[in-house]
Amino acid sequence: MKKTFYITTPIYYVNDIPHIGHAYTTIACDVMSRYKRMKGFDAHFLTGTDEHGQKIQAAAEAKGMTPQELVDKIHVNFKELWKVLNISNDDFIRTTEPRHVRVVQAMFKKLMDQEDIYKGSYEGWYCVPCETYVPESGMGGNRTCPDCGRPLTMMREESYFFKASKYVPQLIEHYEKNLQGVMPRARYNEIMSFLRGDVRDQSVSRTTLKWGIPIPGDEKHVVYVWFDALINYATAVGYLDAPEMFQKYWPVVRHMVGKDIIRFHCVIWPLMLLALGNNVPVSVVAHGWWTVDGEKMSKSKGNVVDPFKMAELYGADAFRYFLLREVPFGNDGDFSESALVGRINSDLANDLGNLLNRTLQMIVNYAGGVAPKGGGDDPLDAEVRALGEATLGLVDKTMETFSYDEALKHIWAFIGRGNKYIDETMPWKLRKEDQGERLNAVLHTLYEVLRLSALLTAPYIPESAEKLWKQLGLPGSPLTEKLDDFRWGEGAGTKVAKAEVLFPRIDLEQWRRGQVQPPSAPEATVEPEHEPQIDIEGFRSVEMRVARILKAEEIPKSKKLYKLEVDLGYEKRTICAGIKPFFKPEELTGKRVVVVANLKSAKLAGVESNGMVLAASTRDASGAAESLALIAPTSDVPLGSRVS
Ligand code: ME8
Repeated sequence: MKKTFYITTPIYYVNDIPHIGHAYTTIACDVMSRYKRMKGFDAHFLTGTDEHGQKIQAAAEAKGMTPQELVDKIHVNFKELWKVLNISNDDFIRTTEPRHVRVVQAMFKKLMDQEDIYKGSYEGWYCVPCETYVPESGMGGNRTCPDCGRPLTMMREESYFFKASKYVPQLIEHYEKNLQGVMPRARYNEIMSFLRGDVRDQSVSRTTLKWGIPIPGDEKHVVYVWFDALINYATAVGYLDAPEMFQKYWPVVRHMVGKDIIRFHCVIWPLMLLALGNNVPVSVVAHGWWTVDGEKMSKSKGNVVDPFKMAELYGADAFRYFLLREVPFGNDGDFSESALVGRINSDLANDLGNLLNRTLQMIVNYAGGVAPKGGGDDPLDAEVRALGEATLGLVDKTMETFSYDEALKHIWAFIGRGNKYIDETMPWKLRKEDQGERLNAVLHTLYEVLRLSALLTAPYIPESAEKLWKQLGLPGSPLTEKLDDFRWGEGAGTKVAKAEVLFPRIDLEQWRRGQVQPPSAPEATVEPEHEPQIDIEGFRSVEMRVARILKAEEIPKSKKLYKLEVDLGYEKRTICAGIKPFFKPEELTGKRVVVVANLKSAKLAGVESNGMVLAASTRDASGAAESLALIAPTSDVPLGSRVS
């Protein structure tokens, strides 16, 4: 039987449009569920919208709509965003759906019948936007809400109460045995000290509001929005309608939440579950909050990060990568577009993009476009392979604790090793020296580095990993592969496809000027054949000077060469240059060029040549020049000037 895994985002309030906080939690859940699927789990991923309560009612009134009209309209924004961000949720729950209303009413009734919910009256200071009573001890200055800072209102109402306190000892015992019940550890400690304090019975109904789920048999009450909302996690996996499904996914659930809503998830919800006779979730994982350019995000400041815009400008994958790489999960983080652009250019374009580009070009140029078989026993190859295999384990370990940034650091250390391996092995040199076997072994290793990188990055940057996979010539998608089935070397023999740029570099100058559209992909460049490094003395020994071409003459025996008369200022001489296919003689006369003045003289096509005219060229497979440009000074420096 497959191992099961169930992960949830909070259900989002639909009084407003989605922002970076919503995107962050949902992306984190998406990455985890994609990862678990690749680890062979039957993973179920739920997200949705929280559609009842005071906030929604007030937002609808402000817009002159009914609450139902508002939620029907706004929830679509979330669904749209999840499409744009490549979110692979299995279900999307809305708390106004009949399947959910039925479960909330059934649970409420069960708890009433067993007298864990009782009727009383409640009086206290209430925060309307946060929908919560605030105890005197927890208030901010001037009777304000400690969370949102807005003024509190005195409320008194008949209310149903949930006997939360009755189940507290059982929950403490559970957490004492399950340290991963709340993650990370700082939040666990926070919850334990709260549980060991004064946990009161919870008001779970409202009479002051209409927009909610009616309480069966006492319809002037509606269910308190948090009691309603938390139940969504059980509704969606068939608590009432599909007991088999419920058994499969409960309690192997991880609730991912922002740090502001952990009490609801780590205290109230588990207490409700214990009262209902169900198991407590395996973990609640709390993440930190994003500020924007160092400031708290708020509509009034106008600095709310729009995830639609980020995905449009930079691509969904880059945005996904950035959010999970930039801050350790659980910590607060600061979002800035310049940091995002920095990561795109360095990690995605430079590290991963270049590795792919360099490798594919070399496989095409040196191995006929087919990933070669490995061979030999070079310790360097073994080291790279061992790092790849170890990375699989390291990623698994870090994903277990939701340490996304750590997992990415491991993956990028491996990608970086791939780039360094190219510099160390210098395949272009192996080619030049005719070391075919070694060259094949190196290209084999590089291909495998990329194949494994596609698999490891797939949960994070699914669209790009699929493109990478395709360019490697591999069938299907890395997302449907199983990580445990990966065997180093199995990619040998695959014919690679056309190389395309995965992540175009963003031109910082353009970007600063506000032209943030990523530039069109630059053309793939062929990995050049490098020469060994020289020192400055070596360079100085080449005497390059500015000269003027006085005359260009054809050499009857040669198709390529011109005989040039050049003037160096201090002397005139003859130089033969292989530039005939690119210029007519009259185009050359009078041109200033750069020549190597101290090259030993040589006879070319029967003519003595005393130096060399410098030109830049590209060459075809046979080594013949395809295109050529003469190197010339940009202004009229005196003839004979030294070039350095
Ligand atoms: O709380 N950075 O919904 P919600 C990171 N409906 N995360 C942020 C953030 C930021 N700047 N701002 C908000 C609700 N969040 C309830 C949940 S679940 C049964 C009911 C996070 O739309 C916040 O921490 O107000 C929370 O986890 C999530 O966005 C949803 O917020």
